[in-house]
Amino acid sequence: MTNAQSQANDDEAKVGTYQLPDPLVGSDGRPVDAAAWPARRREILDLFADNVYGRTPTAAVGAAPTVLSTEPSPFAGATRSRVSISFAGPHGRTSMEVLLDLPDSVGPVPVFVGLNFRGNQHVDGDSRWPVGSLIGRGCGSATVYCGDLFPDRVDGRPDSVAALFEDQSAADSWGAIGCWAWGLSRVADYLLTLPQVDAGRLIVHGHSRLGKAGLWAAAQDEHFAMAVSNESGCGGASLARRNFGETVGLINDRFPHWFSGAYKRYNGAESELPVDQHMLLALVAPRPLAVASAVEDRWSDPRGEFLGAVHASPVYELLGVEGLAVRELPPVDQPVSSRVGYHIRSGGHDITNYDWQQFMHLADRHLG
Ligand code: GTR
Repeated sequence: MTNAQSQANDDEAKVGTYQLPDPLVGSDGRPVDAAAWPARRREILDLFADNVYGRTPTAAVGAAPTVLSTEPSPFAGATRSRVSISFAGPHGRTSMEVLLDLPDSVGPVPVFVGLNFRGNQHVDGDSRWPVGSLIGRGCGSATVYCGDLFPDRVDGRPDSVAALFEDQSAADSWGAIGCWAWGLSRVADYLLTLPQVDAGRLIVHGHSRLGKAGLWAAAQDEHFAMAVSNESGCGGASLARRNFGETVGLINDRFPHWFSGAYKRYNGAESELPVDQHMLLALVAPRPLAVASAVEDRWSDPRGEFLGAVHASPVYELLGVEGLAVRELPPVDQPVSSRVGYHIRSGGHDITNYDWQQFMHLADRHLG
C-alpha cells in the first residue's frame, strides 16, 4: 500500500452525509426544464473549466495531417494508417501521431477513439487494446499516445500542447487532462474528414486517468456520440464528496499537473466545489454513456462511480431518454445496459476483454 493509499478512507461507514449540487437547478436557484438545459449545460461546462480542469484555449490552431503510411492492418480485413497531425498555434508548433485501423467494409463505420499510455508502437499485443475485436465488429480504432499531447510528468507542460498557446500560469489554466481532451477532439476533427468514418458514431473511451480525459472531451465536444469511462475514479466518474479512496487532496498532491491550479482550492474541501462529478457525466446527456468499475479497485471508488451515473440520470430523463435503469449497485459481473450503462467487474484496476465486450455491446445497442 502506498503512503497516499494508507491516508485514504476505505470504509463505507465513514463516508458520512453530503449534499450534491443539483444539475437541474441553475445558479440563479431556478429549476431547469428541457428548454433551459442548453444554457445550464454551458454554465456547468464553465464551472468545470473554472474549478476543475482549467480552460481550454479557443485561439485558432492550424492542423495539418500527413499520412505517414497506409498498409494492411495486422488484423484481417482492415487497413492501418499512421497519420501525423502537426499543429501551429499562436505560440508554437507541435504534432501528434494517430494510429488508425479501419475495417475494409463498405460504408462508413463507427470508430472508438482513445488515448494510450505507452506509445502507439505498444498497442499491438496489448490485451487492453482489442483492435482485432473492434474490427471484427465492424468498428474502427483510432489512438494517440497521451505523451504526444502532454507528457505525464509534473514538469511536462513546456513539452505539451499548452505551449501552443499563451498564458501558462493563470489559476484556471488547463493541465494534462485538458490537453489530453483537446487532443481527442483534434483526432475527431481529422476522422470527420474521412469518408470511411461514420460522423455520427465516434465513441470516445479511456481507462483511468485517460478515462477522466475522455469524459472531459465528451463533455466539451458533442462530435462524440458516446463516451466510455473505465475506472476513471477521482476527477472522472466518481463523486468527490464521498471522500472514499482517492480524494481531491490526494490526487492534486501526487499529480499536480493533471488539473488546474484552481482545483487545489478544494483539497480537503470537496463540499465547496460548485460541481460534483455526476454533473460531468450529465454533460454527456443525451448521448449513450458507459461507466465501468472493478470490485477490487477501491481507490477509484466503484460505488462513487455508480452514484455518479445515478445522479446524472435525471438530466437524461429530462431530455426524454433513459438514464441508468437501476438505483442500487448491481451485483458483480451483471452489467446494466441502459442508455447510461454500468457494470462492476470482478478483479482489480484494469481494462479487460470483459469490459470491452460490455462497451461494444452498449455501442451496438444504442448507436446501432
Ligand atoms: C492512479 C491515480 C488514479 C488513476 C490511476 C491510473 O495512480 O491515483 O487517479 O488515474 O493512477 O491512471 O491508472
